[in-house]
Amino acid sequence: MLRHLRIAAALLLSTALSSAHAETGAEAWLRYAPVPNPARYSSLPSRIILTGDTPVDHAAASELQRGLSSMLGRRFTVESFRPAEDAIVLTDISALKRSFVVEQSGPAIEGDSFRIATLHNGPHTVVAVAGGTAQGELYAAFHLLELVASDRPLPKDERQSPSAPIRWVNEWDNMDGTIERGYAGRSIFFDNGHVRADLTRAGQYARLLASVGINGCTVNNVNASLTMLAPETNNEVARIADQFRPWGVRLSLSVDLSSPQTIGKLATFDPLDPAVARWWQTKVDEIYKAIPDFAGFVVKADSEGRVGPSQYGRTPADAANVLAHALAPHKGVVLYRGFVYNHHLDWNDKKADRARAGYDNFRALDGKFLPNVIIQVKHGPIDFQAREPVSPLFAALQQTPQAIELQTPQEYTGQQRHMVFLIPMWKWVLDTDLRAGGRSTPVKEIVEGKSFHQPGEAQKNAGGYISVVNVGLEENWLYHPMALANLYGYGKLAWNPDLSSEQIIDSWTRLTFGNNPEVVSTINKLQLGSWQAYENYTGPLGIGTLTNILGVHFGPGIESAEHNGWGQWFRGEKDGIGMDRSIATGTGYIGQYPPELAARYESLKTCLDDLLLFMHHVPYNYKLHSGETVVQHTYDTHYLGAATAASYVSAWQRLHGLVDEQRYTQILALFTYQAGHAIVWRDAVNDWFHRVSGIDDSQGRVGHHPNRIEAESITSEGYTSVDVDPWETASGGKAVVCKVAAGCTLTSKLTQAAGTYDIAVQYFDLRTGVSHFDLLINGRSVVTFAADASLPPAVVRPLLDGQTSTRYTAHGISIHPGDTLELRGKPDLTVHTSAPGQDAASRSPNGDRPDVDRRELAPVDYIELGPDGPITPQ
Ligand code: GCV
Repeated sequence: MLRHLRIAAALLLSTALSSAHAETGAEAWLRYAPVPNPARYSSLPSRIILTGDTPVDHAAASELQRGLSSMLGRRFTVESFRPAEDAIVLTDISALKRSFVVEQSGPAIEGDSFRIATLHNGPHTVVAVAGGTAQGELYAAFHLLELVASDRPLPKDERQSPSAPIRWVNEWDNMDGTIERGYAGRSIFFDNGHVRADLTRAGQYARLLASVGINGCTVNNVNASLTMLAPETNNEVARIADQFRPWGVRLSLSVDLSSPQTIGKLATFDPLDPAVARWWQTKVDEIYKAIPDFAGFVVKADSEGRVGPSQYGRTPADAANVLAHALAPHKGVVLYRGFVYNHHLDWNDKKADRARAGYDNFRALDGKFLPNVIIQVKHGPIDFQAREPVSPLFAALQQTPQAIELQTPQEYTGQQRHMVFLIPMWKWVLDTDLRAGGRSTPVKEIVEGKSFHQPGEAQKNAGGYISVVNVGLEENWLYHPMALANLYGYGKLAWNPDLSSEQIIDSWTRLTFGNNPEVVSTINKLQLGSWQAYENYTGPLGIGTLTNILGVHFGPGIESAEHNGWGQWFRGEKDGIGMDRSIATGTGYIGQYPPELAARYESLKTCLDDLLLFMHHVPYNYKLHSGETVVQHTYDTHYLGAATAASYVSAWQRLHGLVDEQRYTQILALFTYQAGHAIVWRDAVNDWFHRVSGIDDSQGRVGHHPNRIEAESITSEGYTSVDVDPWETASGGKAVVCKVAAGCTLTSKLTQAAGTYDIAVQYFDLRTGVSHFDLLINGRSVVTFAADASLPPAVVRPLLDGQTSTRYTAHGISIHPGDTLELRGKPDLTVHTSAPGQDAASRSPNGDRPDVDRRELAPVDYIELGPDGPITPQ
């Protein structure tokens, strides 16, 4: 009794404490929560002196005032310059030099660089927060705020400079308000063919971007709307630029190369036609009238159905240059995407290889681009898979600036329904040394323009970093609170790619969840291991994410990658698996790397296990460097990955009461979902390998699920058995559905030993309806739940498959041998045209299937009593 009272009291207290601090996540990492030890910062003067008068200066000052007052619990004021006082002086470096003697040692502070130093003005302390420009000053202010928020000491004298001039984000927003590969609601910029009336979120987003040093934002989809350059759109888009301006974020647009024809009504869009060049010049001049600080254009052409210069026998250089020429007088740039490939490849051609496309299309053009053209290269040669080698194009373009394209929206990595911290993956990419010319040329140095000599102007435009982000109207921007670490980390890496993943996550966690050591160490550990865990349960050895390539790219759908023109092939045959990309016998892709790296990948002796199946075709029983066979490694890593995902739930539960209730509950639900979906992945990949290879799991797990009751093989009233397609996404390839309005029942006599069990129901949650389930033991209901798809997936998928398979677990149910277990399912027989609570906006363009039955027929795959496989990572 006493124990119960204590627990109840503790629960009440923790609920009271945490709900008092309920948070939506809208503030992201800029929460400015009170710090544990404000005395540590008592030497910070409360007077902020602002020397400049631009919108950026004012944004910096009010941010500093707001943040410091909130975190330190005392009032900070902003004043105009008054010497001979203790003060924080927020200034550009030239004004600082005019007022104080500033020693000249150390790197110069110019442009976006900044310096924070404690100086003395007679008896007075001056904390200089100084930038090369107002923008540098803004970055300095955010840095100072971050030091305080993460409980770190203030520097005596610190200088920082960004690694590269281009630090942009791309948003794949469409003018109708949808977002391609957006997983957090509708566009913050557009609605119904126009720029939104209320752009508050656009301004807030620019503030977030600026806080991590991002200086550019492309607001529309690279699959650009043809009306984006219509004359009436200019002034609308200018309103977004107005929101960005105080934060030093410059707006850019994706453009469709056919615009001179479609919008301009010219007979052609041939880039070498003088009328086309004139059209672009006039259009660009018009844009600059509306947006004087316009940053430039992003171009996707000759790719995935977009038209391009190939239509006229012209090259990407011809197309990029006509735009660059128009932008040059205004100091604008062209980001021309290297993502040019043929998606109608011939599957039967063993030499065909999508991975070759970037290099094959661009290498010969090196040196032919105008200086303000930057080639935007996806980090891998395919498409943001959970593991890919780096694109060989990076080493091939030695006279052309390049920017690396990363993807914060987790298109192939769990779509912000799985926690996957991408920074370790991006670090792996950026640190990859391509050994161009036999010397050290890591990707990060190539994109920063440090590795190759680029003539004249091009050196100044040295590229940098781009990430697709796709924030949406969802209050916390990206849906999964943990996904915000990827946006934060992207900005940090673009500023300084030498930061470690550990440093980045440690700061993010402190800023996002506070400085409690248990909270910080738990979240850091979970995030740092999450990429590896995801890779472990979604596809081994560089094979690519084994997702449904032809659908929404979320759950497993293994063979969808094969036998079609998209070229995301892994050639899983009877004799073995993997793409042979060798020079000797394969597609020759490996030969696109500089010789040292090519030799390393070509030889099976030296090719990393992590990339084996990307580079080579090997038998299933091929022995890896680890000593394990390919197939056994696959089984083991998939069990390990799923067990790691399961461990997130218990680790998170230990933080109850230490983080606010709102985010605690949301994350608990997401982790619970992820643990269940990781099992769907694990079983789909393992069952598929098992069937194709014919080789058993040495540990006897694959295909043996002693605790599982298949829905299609137990007594049923009303339910009918259906085949699931693809077969590997349901246990035994089958599920049951109920078309009876009153409901259907599955019944099983239990033979388990007496005890307390977790009972999992594996069902399909279609988002197009809400079925209801009731689980009963001996006629008594122990739990009811609704298949209401309030969590995954982000897109409508009206099919039973790897995207919709979902697990509900009832914990601690007492069972005796001979008990009767029943599962009653009540279908939702309404025919929905779109998902309840979700409109067409968040649908993927190719994820929707208007042809299929959209009713949710309370579908069930299996019921499982007790654990399936190891429950903790070994
Ligand atoms: C914006 C992949 C994605 C597409 C995306 C394309 C690109 O194919 O699935 O949604 O289109 O890459 O980066 O252009």
